[in-house]
Amino acid sequence: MASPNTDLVLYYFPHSFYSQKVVMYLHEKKIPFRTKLVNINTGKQFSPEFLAMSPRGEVPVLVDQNTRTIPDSQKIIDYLEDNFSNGNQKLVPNDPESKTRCEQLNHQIHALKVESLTYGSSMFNRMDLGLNPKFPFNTPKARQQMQDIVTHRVAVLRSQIKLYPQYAGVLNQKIAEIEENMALIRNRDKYESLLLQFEKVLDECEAELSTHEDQNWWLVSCKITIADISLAILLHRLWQLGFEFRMWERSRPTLAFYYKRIQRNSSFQKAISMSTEFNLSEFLRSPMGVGAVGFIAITAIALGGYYIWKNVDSSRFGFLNLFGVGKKRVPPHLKDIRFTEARQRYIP
Ligand SMILES: N[C@@H](CCC(=O)N[C@@H](CS)C(=O)NCC(=O)O)C(=O)O
Repeated sequence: MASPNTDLVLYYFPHSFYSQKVVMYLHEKKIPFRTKLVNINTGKQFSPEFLAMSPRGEVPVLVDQNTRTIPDSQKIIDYLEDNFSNGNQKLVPNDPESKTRCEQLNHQIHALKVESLTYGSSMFNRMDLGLNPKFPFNTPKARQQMQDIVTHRVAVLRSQIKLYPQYAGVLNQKIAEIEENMALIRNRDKYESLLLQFEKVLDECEAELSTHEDQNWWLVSCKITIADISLAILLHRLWQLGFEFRMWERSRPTLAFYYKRIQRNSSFQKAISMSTEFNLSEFLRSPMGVGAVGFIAITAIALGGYYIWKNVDSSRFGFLNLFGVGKKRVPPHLKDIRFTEARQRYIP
């Protein structure tokens, strides 16, 4: 991602739902920001430096001018809305009725347990859930990684409390929340009730969208609001996990149309493309990626060499003669001389 000269630094992880929301918001408002990756897959959220900014060990965190540090996506968005709306369009509507609806829907989406939904999708049979997960959520590696996180999360947090007892209060609170959420993803019926909570909020969105006669309207306004940002990133997560058939293709046509439209929004595209770029860089660093790059490089060199050997006139690149490479084309002005010399040589 570009790193403009700005005092805003966003600590983020590309696959994180909450990070994606803030990134889409920042792009939509055209607020310049720099980014710092915190790889929560490798435990970087528990480094002492990061815990000092976010004692729960969670991304995103926004640091403004090295003085204000704000964890939590909703608090970040509120802060930016209050302090960075000068000359910029606000993403909370002014009209009181739309404002209330925007805040209600945004709050309902924010309250959904996206993390439990995500981890839970790896705990049950894909067919049973009717899922069509997308990369990387469809790979055995990602499914295993999610199951491992579920298994070891509490133990990891307990070990962090031993290392950093100053955060014991907040981390113990987090453990209690995780244990409550784990119950939702260890039991199929409970997971079903979690899915129904998502569907209930999507029903509200479907109903809201259906009230607009103008098809160019977004969720509550003719302009994109913070509720659209939450909804867009939520729909993207549901699609990645493979819930689109159940959640909108089968039964919520207005939402399906909305999802198609929001995908053309450039801020949305920028927010979700971070994870694709990250996947690619991770792949290139993996043993398989290094092998693939090596194979491509060797094939390219071999094909290039073959091309030179077949086509390049070595008399124009003297050094190639050293290797006996390239076609030895006779320059037109020497053709006759050679012919004559050859004739002299062969005609006795
Ligand atoms: N309420 C927070 C939730 C943030 C959150 O749960 N972040 C997740 C990633 S989506 C995280 O950092 N998890 C790392 C961990 O819990 O170890 C927000 O809105 O920003």
